[in-house]
Amino acid sequence: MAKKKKAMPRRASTNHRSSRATPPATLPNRRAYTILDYRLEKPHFEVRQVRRGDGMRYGVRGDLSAPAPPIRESKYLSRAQSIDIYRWMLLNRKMEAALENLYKQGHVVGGVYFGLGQEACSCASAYALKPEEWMGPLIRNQGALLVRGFLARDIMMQYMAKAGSPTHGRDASSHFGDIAKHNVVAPISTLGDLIPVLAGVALGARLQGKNIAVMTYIGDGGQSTGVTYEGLNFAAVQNLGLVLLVENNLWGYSTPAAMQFRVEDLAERAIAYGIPGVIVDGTDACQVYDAAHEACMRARRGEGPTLIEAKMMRMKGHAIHDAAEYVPRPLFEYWQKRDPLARFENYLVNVKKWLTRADNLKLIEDVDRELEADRELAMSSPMPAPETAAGGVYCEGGCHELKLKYGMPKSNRGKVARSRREAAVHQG
Ligand SMILES: Cc1ncc(C[n+]2csc(CCOP(=O)(O)OP(=O)(O)O)c2C)c(N)n1
Ligand SMILES: [Mg+2]
Repeated sequence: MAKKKKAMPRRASTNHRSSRATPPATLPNRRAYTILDYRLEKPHFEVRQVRRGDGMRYGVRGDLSAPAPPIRESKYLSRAQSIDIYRWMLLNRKMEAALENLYKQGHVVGGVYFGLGQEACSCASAYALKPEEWMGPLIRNQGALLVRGFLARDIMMQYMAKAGSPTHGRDASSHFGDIAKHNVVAPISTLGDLIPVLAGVALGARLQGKNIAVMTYIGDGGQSTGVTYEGLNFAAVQNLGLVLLVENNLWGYSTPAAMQFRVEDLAERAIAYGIPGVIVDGTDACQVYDAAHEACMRARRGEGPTLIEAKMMRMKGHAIHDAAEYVPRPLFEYWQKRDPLARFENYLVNVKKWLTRADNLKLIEDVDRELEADRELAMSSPMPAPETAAGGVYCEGGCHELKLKYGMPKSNRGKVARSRREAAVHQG
């Protein structure tokens, strides 16, 4: 009698390329990905539509009572660098307060946009770039403009459409850049379009023989655009050094994040591009800097893009015309406790003791003095002369001299022509 074969326990195949249509039940079907999360707290609440009479309003559900987390110690920032970032954040905050006053006094042409509550994200990320690298800010990243070398007076004059403003009065908000000195691409209003443009800048540098970091921003609303996908995918497949900060400030105009996307964390989007995704508390300058610094290092090594999701809250309306009455008050109170500037100040003065109270007061006075001088200069500077209105619209020959920043492009044109000649000889 034939010996009955002993039933062997089924083992999962380790060959992932097996052509078997139905894998054995034990084969792990789930994949695991890692999203680095720097946060010290993970808030859990939900903004939902609730009915009130015939109308609708937003309500918030969840525990909003937690105290603010501490600032996470940076792995990289020195004392001097930390104080530097704090100073930029202070200037960012105070400049926007001055802009609000200028608007209320009737000096601003058009609207004003604010990055209140987002100063750590703007300033600490921009601080991770080298001067010779590039950035493309959005309207809320006025702090990033300051870090890149624009002065508060440039931004104020721009909003007042003064002749001495970066666009000489041609544009009345933050649509300006500088490709000669500051390496800043002007914000593009169609959301997401900066992403392929910055990827192109990184490609241009690569063709000139250098891997650089290029940084740009996109909001929780704007990240849903098709061009965001196209630009980031292009950067990913080309290993371009794009550092994309997804500023999840919980609102896109008056639409809450929960009504814009289904994923819990926008950093998860990185998985689909095959690039690293990182989550930071956008109100913590140290976390923002560390993630941006690591992404920039990766970019400079030629390893490709990184997506950083910075979680925070837009602490004003979309622009000055918007009183943000649709935002549930408890949310403002919750994020007010997480104010990036007050917490960083407390960290530097009381936790690290890197700034004495007296030094802090002096720093604040210096910023106030600088800002007041810039405000006065912006106020007293002239509007553009009417007869110049048509100038500077089209390139008038030589006004946009494009210079190579990093070196002669590497070309294999000679090689290609030679191999074509050789192919023709063989065919002939
Ligand atoms: C492609 C595109 N669609 C719509 C708009 C109009 N728009 C300008 S800002 C804005 C809200 C953006 O929200 P979010 O991306 O979350 O940025 P936030 O304002 O919160 O910083 C919209 C819809 C636009 N500028 N571009
Ligand atoms: Mg938003």
